[in-house]
Amino acid sequence: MDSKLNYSYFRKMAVATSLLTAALLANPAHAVNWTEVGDAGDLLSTAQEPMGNGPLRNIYGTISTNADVDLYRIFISDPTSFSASVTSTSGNFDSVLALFNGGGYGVYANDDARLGDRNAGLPAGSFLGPQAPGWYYLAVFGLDTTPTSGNGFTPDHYIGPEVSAPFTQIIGASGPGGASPLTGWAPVDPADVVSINEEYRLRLSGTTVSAVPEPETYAMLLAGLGLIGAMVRRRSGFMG
Ligand SMILES: [Ca+2]
Ligand SMILES: [Ca+2]
Ligand SMILES: [Ca+2]
Repeated sequence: MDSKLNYSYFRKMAVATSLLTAALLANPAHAVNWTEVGDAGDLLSTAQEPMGNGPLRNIYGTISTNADVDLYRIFISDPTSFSASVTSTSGNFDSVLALFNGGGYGVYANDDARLGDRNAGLPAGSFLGPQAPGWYYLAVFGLDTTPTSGNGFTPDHYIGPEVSAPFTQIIGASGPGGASPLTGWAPVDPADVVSINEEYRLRLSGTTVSAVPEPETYAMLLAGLGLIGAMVRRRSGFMG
């Protein structure tokens, strides 16, 4: 066999292989920014799951009323670096964040990330935080409702002891209701429901979204395979 042809063949093979590698590795590096579609539900069965491929960096959504709760189903790939923080457009939205595990049991929650800051934040490295990779549910909501579980305990004691000043505590599901999974939210009296329309930004770390390849990944993959196929055909032509 001609050694020049041999060299050329393997060089092209290397190019095709690196194209394939690029298709498989480069794509997941894209950060995913998700925008709430319609209104994310507030129950495990109606939670919204961000789509895409790569680390989930931001979720943009709207809390439309003081009774609106937005629950997202997220995959925590790196529990030690998981964190979440929320900011709102007006800066007046007194947000709360609560994380539930895949079974709906409370993990940890926060009202105010810092003293004098109404924005909620779930820090990385908390001993109350997620301990294992897996599916979780993250809720963003206002102060007028609280998560409830199905065992009849008062809502205020579901996630943890009633929040008190200075509201910056990281609270676990240590209240009596925390022994049961999320089943709903404390209702806001219809007469007290007011429009808020706060647009929020939820910054995340340690989370990824589904590794289902996007169309361009398939295209690059097929292009790479096609290139290899063409070279194999050409090579057999030379040899035959
Ligand atoms: Ca919403
Ligand atoms: Ca909602
Ligand atoms: Ca708050």
